[in-house]
Amino acid sequence: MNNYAKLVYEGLKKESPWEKEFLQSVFEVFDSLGPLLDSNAKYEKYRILERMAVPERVILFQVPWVDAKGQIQLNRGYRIQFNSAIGPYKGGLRFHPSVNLSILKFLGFEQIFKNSLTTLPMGGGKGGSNFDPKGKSDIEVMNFCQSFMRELQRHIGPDTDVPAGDIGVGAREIGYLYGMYKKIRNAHESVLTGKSLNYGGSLIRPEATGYGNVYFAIEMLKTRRTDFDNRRVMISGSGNVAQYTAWKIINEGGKVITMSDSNGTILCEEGLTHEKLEFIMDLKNVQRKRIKEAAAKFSDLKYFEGQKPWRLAKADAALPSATENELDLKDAEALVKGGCICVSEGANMPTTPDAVEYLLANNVLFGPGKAANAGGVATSGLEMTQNAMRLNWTSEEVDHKLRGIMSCIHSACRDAAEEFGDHDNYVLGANVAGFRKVADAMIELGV
Ligand code: NDP
Ligand code: 2IT
Repeated sequence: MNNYAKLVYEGLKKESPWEKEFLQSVFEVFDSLGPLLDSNAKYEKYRILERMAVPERVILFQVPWVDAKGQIQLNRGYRIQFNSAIGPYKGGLRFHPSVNLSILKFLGFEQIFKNSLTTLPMGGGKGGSNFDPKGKSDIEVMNFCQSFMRELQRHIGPDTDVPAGDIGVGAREIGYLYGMYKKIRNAHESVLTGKSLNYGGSLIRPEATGYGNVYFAIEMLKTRRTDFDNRRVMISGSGNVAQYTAWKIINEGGKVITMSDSNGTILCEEGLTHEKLEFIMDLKNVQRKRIKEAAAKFSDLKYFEGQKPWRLAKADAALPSATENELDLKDAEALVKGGCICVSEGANMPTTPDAVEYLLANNVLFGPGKAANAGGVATSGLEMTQNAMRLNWTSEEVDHKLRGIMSCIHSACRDAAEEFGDHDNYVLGANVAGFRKVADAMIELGV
């Protein structure tokens, strides 16, 4: 690592050694920036790394709410307004019991570079709560969301900070959050994305992260003159990102052989059909049940309790789409042994650092999340544009723009990586290309 980057990283580590996920994401970015920092003294002169690694603002608040039994519950609410150099803070909200400052800081930090890569004017932010929507009734989720927004509303706005969904925050939660914002502020404005079509959402936004990841992976595969046709593909997760990744892979002629949730994995050697996937989508989105129920319904699905997909079968490609650090070194070794040629991250930081290193060393095409899953936030940017123009594009128009953006991100990564002599290293490319725009904007904007 470059000396300046090392010094800043060590400082962060000393300050909060318990922020493991945040430090992991900082290390990856700083490690990639070595050659750029070596040849550009201005970044150290303007202390860009220090300024980028400390959020511009952290908001922490209490979220009291009343459950179905009439008892008072209390959760923590957060919004990290990380960097606004190139546009209003933009990034999702995560509702999951594991949420803490380290996780939200890692997600917010990643978001800075991801949003920069989209080429749209969006800064980096992230937020959420340790609230667990699982097992809660719709009314309880509404009570929680309304309380969360009663506080959050004073910190956000269409030109200030525009949240969206992430784990545990989908169309239902966005609806309750937006409804409360509108009541308090008496304004219908583009303050959240991922809205339903009935009140200002964009076509293709639900599909965008998954579709975008497949478009990115297709671009990577093209460089090796191949595609997804007849390829065996492992997907983890069965939420928003995983579902539309699977849908698009099937469209591309690929075989989706796994999906999972936090309890276990289903394996389908023949590949899921759209019909089976529709059943899984209803199971997860409407019935809000566990994925093992799909194996109870279809005899060609096998269920593996407590297992992740990666070591269950051989696959040509893996698209991790559940959560951070879900694909480790042993998983990577099993994937390479099974002939895997491409890993593209639908989730944020799903691959552990040693696994990334192993995949790169074994010539596997590796698409890092900040590039590969940027289609979600890019389409959020397109939702903001449509809201500002007060008109809606067709799904073909949005999909076309999404495809174009993913292709541009792919080229930007390759070009930046090539500049430093390693054209297949998308980690290097994504970090350099994402960083440079934000860093130069910070210098131009003054201290
Ligand atoms: P969802 O809540 O819709 O789905 C999450 C899926 O991941 C579920 O299947 C869930 O299983 C599983 N999961 C969550 N936490 C864990 C865990 N700790 N261990 C094992 N499985 C887990 O979220 P999304 O699909 O929106 O998000 C998935 C990933 O994609 C996240 O990393 C998110 O940050 C990232 N992402 C999302 C974008 C978006 O637009 N939504 C954009 C870019 C990235 P279970 O149901 O059992 O909890
Ligand atoms: O991680 C992500 O990029 C998201 N959860 C989507 C953020 C957004 O603002 O659409």
